[in-house]
Amino acid sequence: MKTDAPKVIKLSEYKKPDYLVETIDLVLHLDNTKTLVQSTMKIKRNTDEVTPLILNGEELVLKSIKLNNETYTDYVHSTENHSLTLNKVPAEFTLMIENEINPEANKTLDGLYKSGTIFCTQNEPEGFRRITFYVDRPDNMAKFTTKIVADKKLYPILLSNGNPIARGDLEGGKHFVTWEDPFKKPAYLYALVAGDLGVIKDTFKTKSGRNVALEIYCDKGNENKCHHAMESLKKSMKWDEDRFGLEYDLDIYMIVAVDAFNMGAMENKGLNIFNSAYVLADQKSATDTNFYGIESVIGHEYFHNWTGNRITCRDWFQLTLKEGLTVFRDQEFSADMNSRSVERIQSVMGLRAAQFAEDAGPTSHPIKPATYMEINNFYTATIYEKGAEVIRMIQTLLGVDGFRKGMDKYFELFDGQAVRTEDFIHAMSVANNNFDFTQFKNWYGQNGTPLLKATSKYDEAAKRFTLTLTQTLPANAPKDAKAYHMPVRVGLIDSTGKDIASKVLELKETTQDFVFENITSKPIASVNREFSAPVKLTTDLTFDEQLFLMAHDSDSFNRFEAAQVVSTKLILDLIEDAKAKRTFELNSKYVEAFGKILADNTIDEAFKALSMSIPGEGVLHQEQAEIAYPETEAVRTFVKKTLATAHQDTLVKLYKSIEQKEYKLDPKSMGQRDLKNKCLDLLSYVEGGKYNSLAFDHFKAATNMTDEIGALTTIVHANSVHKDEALKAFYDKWKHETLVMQKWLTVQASASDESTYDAILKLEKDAVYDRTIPNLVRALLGQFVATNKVQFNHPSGRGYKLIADRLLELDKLNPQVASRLASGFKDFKRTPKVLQDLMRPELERIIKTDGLSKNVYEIVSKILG
Ligand code: 0A1
Ligand code: ZN
Repeated sequence: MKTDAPKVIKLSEYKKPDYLVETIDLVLHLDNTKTLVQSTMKIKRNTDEVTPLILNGEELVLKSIKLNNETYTDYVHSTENHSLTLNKVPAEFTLMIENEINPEANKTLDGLYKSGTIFCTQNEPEGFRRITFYVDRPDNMAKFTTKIVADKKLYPILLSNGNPIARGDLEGGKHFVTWEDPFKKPAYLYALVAGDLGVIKDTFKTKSGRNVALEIYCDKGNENKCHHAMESLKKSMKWDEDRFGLEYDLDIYMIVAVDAFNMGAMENKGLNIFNSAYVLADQKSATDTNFYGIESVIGHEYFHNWTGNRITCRDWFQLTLKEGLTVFRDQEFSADMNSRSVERIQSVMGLRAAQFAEDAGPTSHPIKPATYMEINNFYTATIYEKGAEVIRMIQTLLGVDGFRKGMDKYFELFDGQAVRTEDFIHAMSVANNNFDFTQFKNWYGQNGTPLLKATSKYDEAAKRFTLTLTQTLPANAPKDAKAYHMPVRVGLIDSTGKDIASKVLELKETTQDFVFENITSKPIASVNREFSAPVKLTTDLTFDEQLFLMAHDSDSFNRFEAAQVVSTKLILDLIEDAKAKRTFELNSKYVEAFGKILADNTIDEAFKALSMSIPGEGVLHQEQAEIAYPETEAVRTFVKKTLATAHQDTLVKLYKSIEQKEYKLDPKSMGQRDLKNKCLDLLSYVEGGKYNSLAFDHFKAATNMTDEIGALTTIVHANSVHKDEALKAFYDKWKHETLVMQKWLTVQASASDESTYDAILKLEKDAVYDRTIPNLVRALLGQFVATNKVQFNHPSGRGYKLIADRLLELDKLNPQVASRLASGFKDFKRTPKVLQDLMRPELERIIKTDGLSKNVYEIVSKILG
């Protein structure tokens, strides 16, 4: 049984490193099971006290240590504490260490491991200590060189950070390449790749006229799926020059796509390593969402070169310094490359679904946490997406130009350093007449989503409109939590739909009145336009006023939002009806307004498709003190069915009116495909399978993956008569493409049908499934937990048991994947008592397991609370 809880690491206990590594020269002799690592480091003491040198090291076989060329024996190697302590060392010295590692046995996908036949690395946050003994923390920045030695036939391509400076053949069919990175960096940005890889090449001319070689590597045969990634890379490089004046700084930029990867991608200096899902795409096998995601992740990793690599984090509590800022930058890039309003709506939908849920649950934490057990658990929607919202608020407060001045100042002051979020704020402030961020900093240290209430008063005689904004902190905020400084973008709209006022209000108090003079008729206030503050807003607007905003608001985000507010309220009321076993009725004004949107030819397709979204189950669950799983699902189905039945003719007409003669990847064509698929999906809710054949025809006629998987999803989720035939046809066509098979697994795992449980057991045995590949686990089990709320929370408890079993098996291989699955239990406390009684024993079984990872321990202990 697991006895002692893992140690809690605290920001308040930060101490600068006792020793710094100035340079490290590595030689790696690659071998599947016995890779020899030779490291030569120049090390300097960084304190006045004489202390032992403690190096981090995990799963390493120590071979030898030499200090200033002499064999060194005064050390303790603790495999339990993952440390190597050198008891007495001088103030400045050269340390040579030899150790061995086993990449093939490394299924954690952390450190050096094999993805298929490719050797690759993942070192953020603490993977480098699994390659060699090191001061493995981001405030230790060193210059790296790497000599890679490997079999020439099996591994003709040998890559690392920086520039190649030597290469040659060696005896025994081996060869080597030496790489030198001229920039100092923390070890988490170190990378190495070796394999027999395909490549596409291009160049980019920077604004100062330097030519940068661009290379994207992948499994041979996939080269023609790398072009969208290459285009996205060139767009990113140009965008960062135009928007932030930031130019790339090395002569070469490489990206490598691998199938076995824990996250989306990694920004290693000059050598990004990507989950192949964020590189490979073509019309036939990738959806529009995939194409969009590739552009955004390629951008994200590229933008890290300045925000993350040139200026990095002092310690891991500062993670949002690089991640929040870089997500903000990639969102702005996507907005500029596509449709700004669609990008904003999608980002906010994502934030609400993932981050708001996280922030209200047992693992809620501020964007700058004060403690952690396992840093890998903190690559969260809060650090990333809420972090990006905080940066966006800074831009809203300072204006786009003021924000740019702050960014310039940030690089002027901190380039080449490992810094804190306070340093970023300092740069923003001094570049903007010492803007006072004192209160704004509360966003960094307090958890929980703030609530914002907007009420209004109109004095006709005085022609005065008063908007009262009140902020409340959520129940789970810290006891001593303080009010936020938040920018609230507001517009006043007259009865014709025209804007009569528009500005950013700065709310600092708990309650504040904002007065608008010379308002000649009673306006409607559109509050928190563009979602300027990441809060939960309630207003005193009537149902009719919301419908008015839905039709007239000049701010497209709030036009979308009005529809969400209206439908959320209606659905939540219907859930109460369902719980009380009353009959359902959907408000006819809403049904009518929905029809108006469908029929409105002035609304572009992408926006129309978004406006058709019915609030997701996850978002609806957040509003329920005790979550009614089956009722929520039943009401959503009822609403879709009612809307579909009432508007079926319009939907069919709309569906048929969109004809695409040729496949294009522009925002307009993507919007059209989305709208067509949304029509098809809604029509599948009409009684009696009336539109089954329409969906099946769409499936058979599809010329691209957006349509093909869109139709398949509709067919499977509607339990159509064509389900088995379509699933089989898809499988036969795509079984050799793992990225497409991931979609096939997802469609089935997310079907709320009773048969899904057995289907999952069967799919796990299919040849396309492999539990050592995180994408496949996420596609099947991850989807089941995250999206199939009814089946995961099945009254028999079988969903809980299945996931607990799998999680414990996976924890032995890959704790990061296991711990993400564990967060699927996060609604434990709000689950009805009968289900809690089934979930609790599973959670207790997990936490009592011998040898449980600290990753899973941290999550499950917080859930059990
Ligand atoms: N820095 C990367 C995310 C990342 C984090 C951890 C990883 O492995 C454990 C991999 C990637 C990013 O923000 O894209
Ligand atoms: Zn990142």
